[in-house]
Amino acid sequence: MADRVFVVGVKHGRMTTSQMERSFEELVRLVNTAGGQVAASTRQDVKRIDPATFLGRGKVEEIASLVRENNADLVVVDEDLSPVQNRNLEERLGAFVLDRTAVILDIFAMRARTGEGKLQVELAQLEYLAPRLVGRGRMFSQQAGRIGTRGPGETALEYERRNIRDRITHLRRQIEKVRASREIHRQKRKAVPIPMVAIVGYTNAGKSTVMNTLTDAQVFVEDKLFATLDPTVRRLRLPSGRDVLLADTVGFIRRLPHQLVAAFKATFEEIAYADLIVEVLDVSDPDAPQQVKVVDSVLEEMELNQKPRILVLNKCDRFEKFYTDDDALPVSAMTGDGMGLLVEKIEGMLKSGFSRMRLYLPYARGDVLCMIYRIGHVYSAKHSGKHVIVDCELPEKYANKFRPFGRTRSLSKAQ
Ligand SMILES: Nc1nc2c(ncn2[C@@H]2O[C@H](COP(=O)(O)OP(=O)(O)OP(=O)(O)O)[C@@H](O)[C@H]2O)c(=O)[nH]1
Ligand SMILES: [Mg+2]
Repeated sequence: MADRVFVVGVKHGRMTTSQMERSFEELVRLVNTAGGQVAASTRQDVKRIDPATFLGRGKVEEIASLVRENNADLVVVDEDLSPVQNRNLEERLGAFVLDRTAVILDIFAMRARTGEGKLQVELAQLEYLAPRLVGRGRMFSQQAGRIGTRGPGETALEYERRNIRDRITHLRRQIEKVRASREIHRQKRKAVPIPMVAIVGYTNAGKSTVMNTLTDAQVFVEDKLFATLDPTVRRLRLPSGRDVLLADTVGFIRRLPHQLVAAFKATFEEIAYADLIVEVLDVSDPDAPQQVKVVDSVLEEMELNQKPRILVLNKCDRFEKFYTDDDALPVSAMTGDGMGLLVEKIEGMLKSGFSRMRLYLPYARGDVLCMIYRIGHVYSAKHSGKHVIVDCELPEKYANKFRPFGRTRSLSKAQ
């Protein structure tokens, strides 16, 4: 049976009322995604944070009686609580209390499918839970299976507390191994240089739908938050015949828990290695302007804001639009509107990193010619004596690879 959840919206610091409302609505969606049922809710404008409970004393009493009245068994607060505040609130409210981070972690735990995803989520869960288990171990085991207690980290609750540190160390090592093997894959990918395009954006913006429409990848699409956890990579053939790799990635959200960012570092690295970023925005969401800012700041944090980027205004088939940008491309991944233009734009952006070259390939090197066809654009290939003379356009960053083919020279920069 679904948990009956009491949700507490919080406004504090420089937050405006409308920012508080958006964050609150998002938390309600997060709770629903986690399988909870919102029984009732309240908001508080926190002027002075009470270090013991975060919320003011009067408010805590009011919530306690509302929780009883509405028969709620779980209270979710739209704020990051310290382990002590979390515990104190539970005592005073007589209910299980979760903060925003715990709900997001829980959804990730539900969604983790691959071995790597599970390792990353378990690490994030344990990092979060370890300081909170003091005196709560039994409470957690009584609550087993409910929101906030599920997923790979669940088994850890059976461990002795001192073993949790060992488990964390073990997980870190395992994740490091996965990272190393990813690095090997990446090196292999570099050996067959195909440009990589990463699709990024706020959760539920339509990233997987864009991926599916472009490549019929059949990635899981759902009107819920964090439908995608593991990066999927597919090949896309551009109109010129050149191939690129398209990577669908995990969605961003405001106040992405730092435990998750740390644990999912390897996943986010896929974006770091991309040649181009396609940022997908749901323009039909009233929260769109805020979501653009969140994505910007996450990319900035990852030092990726200098990377070439295309902003795609998705869900244009919907009536209401809450964001405009003349440089951005309006599309509907669902109806396919504008998707042709997106492909052209991807091609155009990638081209600006290409150089026009003339290569002299010995006949025996059909393999190199194949590679040129795959990663570049061939204007002409003429047979002459011992060579095929190829007039082509190749990614600048791989140009060195082709230097051995004799009289290679840059003719002109492609525009
Ligand atoms: N009306 C409309 N709905 C869309 C469009 N693109 C995606 N959607 C819907 O938006 C919801 C989310 O789409 P996804 O592709 O799963 O979004 P995502 O960005 O991959 O989400 P996460 O993986 O959860 O971060 C689904 O219900 C889609 O059907 C569109 O162009 N128009
Ligand atoms: Mg997705």
